[in-house]
Amino acid sequence: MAREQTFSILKPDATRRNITGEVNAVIEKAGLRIVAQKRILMSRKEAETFYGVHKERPFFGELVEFMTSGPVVVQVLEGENAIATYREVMGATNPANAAEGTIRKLFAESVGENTAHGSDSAENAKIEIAQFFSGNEIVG
Ligand code: DGI
Repeated sequence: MAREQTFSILKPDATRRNITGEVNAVIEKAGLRIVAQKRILMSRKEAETFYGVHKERPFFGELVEFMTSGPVVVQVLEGENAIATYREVMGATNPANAAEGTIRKLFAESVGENTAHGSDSAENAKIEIAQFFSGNEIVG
């Protein structure tokens, strides 16, 4: 296992319900360290770029609408095997299928409004971190 960084977003449903601290507690209990964090309003362009791989999917418009509907908290998480660990801690995309104790099982409202994003590969983690953070904002 390697010490890795992954990119996380606490989505607008989390900021709207004022539960970002509760989600962060789950992240930290899982052994991941929040080494960068900021609250931002994502622009439409940023959301379209970020979710570019989904642009042909029927839910793309809805996804961009949602991600720009309120503040998000973007984060860099660090830890052993952080990418896979965080995917596990988040749970399945659809909260109905998410395992007990996962962020999406605990907090998510629907497949669209599912509280958290986490990178799915080392390559994407690097790209996603670079989209939102400069090196000096990440303090391990
Ligand atoms: O990596 P994930 O976030 O678990 O899942 P993904 O990369 O397949 O999809 C990215 C996001 O797109 C997901 O977190 C929520 C949204 N999404 C995925 N499938 C659906 C969806 N939104 C709606 N409304 N309907 C879907 O079927």
